[in-house]
Amino acid sequence: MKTRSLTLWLAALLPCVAAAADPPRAVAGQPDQKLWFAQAAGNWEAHALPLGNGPMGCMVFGGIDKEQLQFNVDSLWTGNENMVGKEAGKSKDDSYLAPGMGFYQNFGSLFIELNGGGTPSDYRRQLELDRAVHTVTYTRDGVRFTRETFCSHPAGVIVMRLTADGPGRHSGRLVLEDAHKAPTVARDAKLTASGALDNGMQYESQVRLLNRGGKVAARDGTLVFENCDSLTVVLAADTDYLMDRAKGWKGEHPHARVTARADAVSDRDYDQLLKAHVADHQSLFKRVSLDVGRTDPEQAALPTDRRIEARRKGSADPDLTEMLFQYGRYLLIASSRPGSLPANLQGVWNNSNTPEWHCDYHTNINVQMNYWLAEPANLGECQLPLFDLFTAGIPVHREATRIRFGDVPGFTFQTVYNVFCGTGWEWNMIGSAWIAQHFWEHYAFTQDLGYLRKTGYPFMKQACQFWEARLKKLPDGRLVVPEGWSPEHGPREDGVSHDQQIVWDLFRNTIEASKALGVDPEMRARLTDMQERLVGPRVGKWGQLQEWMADRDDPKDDHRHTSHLFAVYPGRQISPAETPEFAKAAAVSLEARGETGDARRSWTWPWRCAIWARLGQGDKAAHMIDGLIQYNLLPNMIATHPPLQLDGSFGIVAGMCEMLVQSHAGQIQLLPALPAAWPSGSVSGLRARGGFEVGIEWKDGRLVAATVKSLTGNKCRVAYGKETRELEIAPGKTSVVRF
Ligand code: FUC
Repeated sequence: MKTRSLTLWLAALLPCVAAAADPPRAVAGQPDQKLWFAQAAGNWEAHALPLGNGPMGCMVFGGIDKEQLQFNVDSLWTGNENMVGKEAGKSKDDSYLAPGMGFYQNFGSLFIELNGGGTPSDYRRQLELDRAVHTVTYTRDGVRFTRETFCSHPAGVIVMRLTADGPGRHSGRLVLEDAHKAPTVARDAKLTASGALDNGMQYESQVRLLNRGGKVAARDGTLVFENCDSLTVVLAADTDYLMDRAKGWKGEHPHARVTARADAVSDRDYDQLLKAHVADHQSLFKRVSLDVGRTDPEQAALPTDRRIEARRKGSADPDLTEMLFQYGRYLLIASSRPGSLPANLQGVWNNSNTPEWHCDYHTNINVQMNYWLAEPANLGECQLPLFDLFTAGIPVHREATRIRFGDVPGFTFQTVYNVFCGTGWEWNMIGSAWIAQHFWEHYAFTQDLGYLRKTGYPFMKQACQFWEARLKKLPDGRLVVPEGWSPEHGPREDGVSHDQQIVWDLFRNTIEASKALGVDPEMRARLTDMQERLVGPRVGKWGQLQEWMADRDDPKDDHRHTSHLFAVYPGRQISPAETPEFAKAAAVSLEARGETGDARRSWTWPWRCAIWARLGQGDKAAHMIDGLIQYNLLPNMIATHPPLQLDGSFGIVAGMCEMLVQSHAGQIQLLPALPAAWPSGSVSGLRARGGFEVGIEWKDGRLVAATVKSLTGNKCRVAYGKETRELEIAPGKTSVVRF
């Protein structure tokens, strides 16, 4: 049963606006935080379930006689920093892709082979999102078996514990298979596979097998166990990658680190290790709760794959929507933690050495979308890896940019992007400006001036310098981006809307950042002047928002990219309140893109969901969630492009946040796009720009009350519909608001 603790808590507070204690966190009413299946995974992509601790991830199959943990480490990449810009600059051929681009690699698999017995029954495998623990249970020959797996961030290892309610029931062997054919050395109760990629990157994985009862012996590169009561399997892996160009992206051999991590775990520590893992995960995961309705208990009890099917056939399942929301948050926590690399196209889950699109950091929508949820969904620190990587790339990009564009200041890069900050394929000229938006948003949400000074502003400023030098003046004095591109749609030409809007956004954010820091007044004045002169949005002949300067948009075009709607989301140049004609035109354009053909991709639905939410169209936004579930979710509930692509899983969370709270227009707008499908519900822990944390309860489509916690004591304006309230909330305090 869901408990509406927010209601009870708010009922005690009578005045319209009152100071109160901290809002309740993680409302108890979330029954459904588990994905579960009645059979083992047959297929890696569709069925296996993801665990991760930031740098390391694995897919768990849950096989009874043969368990497989297919694992990855974020930095295991072929390729190098490649300087494709150099080549492209010489040949003037932007589409040249250097062999140095490389691919994200599969590290390997650990197999736990168990000797058979009678026919197993009561099989279940599940992933608890709120504990980040995968559990397999089944009964065989009257004995109940339990297998728990988790990927610990504090300990830096993957741990699997196998137990049974009868003694001596585990016999079999452990096989470590390196995806690059490095031999496995077995000694005592340890396995080690050590190798190097063709670019010289050194890597190593190690396994420890800790047994209670029975015995363990090394044999033919495997570990054989016999009649053990329980087993604890520990897997550690790493590479010699270092995020530092000056050191050639190369650090120490990982052997000592991997050994230390694996050795640090002893069988006795298991409960402690699990407890520390759950506490660490929950410190992030439990910040936000969401309740958008109740699912019929019979439907809620279905295994996840069958439940998705039922939803596709039309049975409403609000708890599944909540799970989709929390799954996106779960996946970000699992694939992007301070100190790790950012989440790539597949997070840290990849079973191929030549994955689609290199499994890269794709800079023309995908890597950005991966991080749209981070700030509003209260996982701001999970975005830090993005800043680390793109900052580390600045020296590379400055050189490549000069080779390609001549003696310009600042930098930008190409579309395809690897861990050495090598880039390839088309020059994504607007790429650095778009990434700069993330550097700004982290400040906008956290109000962390120290971060802005040291990390955010320097990146934004250099991205600006490139555009200051590169913008082209039309005879009438207006400014256009030359040779731009509406990603993967249309030719290279001047004044493409996508580019114009992103430069506008970059200038606006940098102006605000320089004010916040009290620096660079001359540059600020220049940017203000240039921003005003940028060619702005235009409404075309069928009422659409023009994608290009020329009015040639095709109303039948179903292209997946909605690049010219950047100004609505994630930008803030167009809004129904400030620029109603453009907002209307944006809706016409979006409607025309339709929802068939190319519109059905992992990331198209989330982007459109967020745009509809910004346009105040809750039902249309909710329809985009339906679209993702209908066409682009795998049975394990991960988004698929195809193939499996995390942007959809992450992006839909951002879209839902925009439906509930918006804060891009100088105020906190409550329930700006509440759909009819969510008549009553509550949310807590969402973040808003200006340094606030927001909780809302609504009933029959109307706001009941909201809580606003101030993190920094900034002035705060809260809006519901057209009504507003000004609040003064001391740092760390919470106010309740009703309208
Ligand atoms: C962009 C998109 C594709 C795909 C790829 C990884 O190029 O246009 O649809 O998502 O990135």
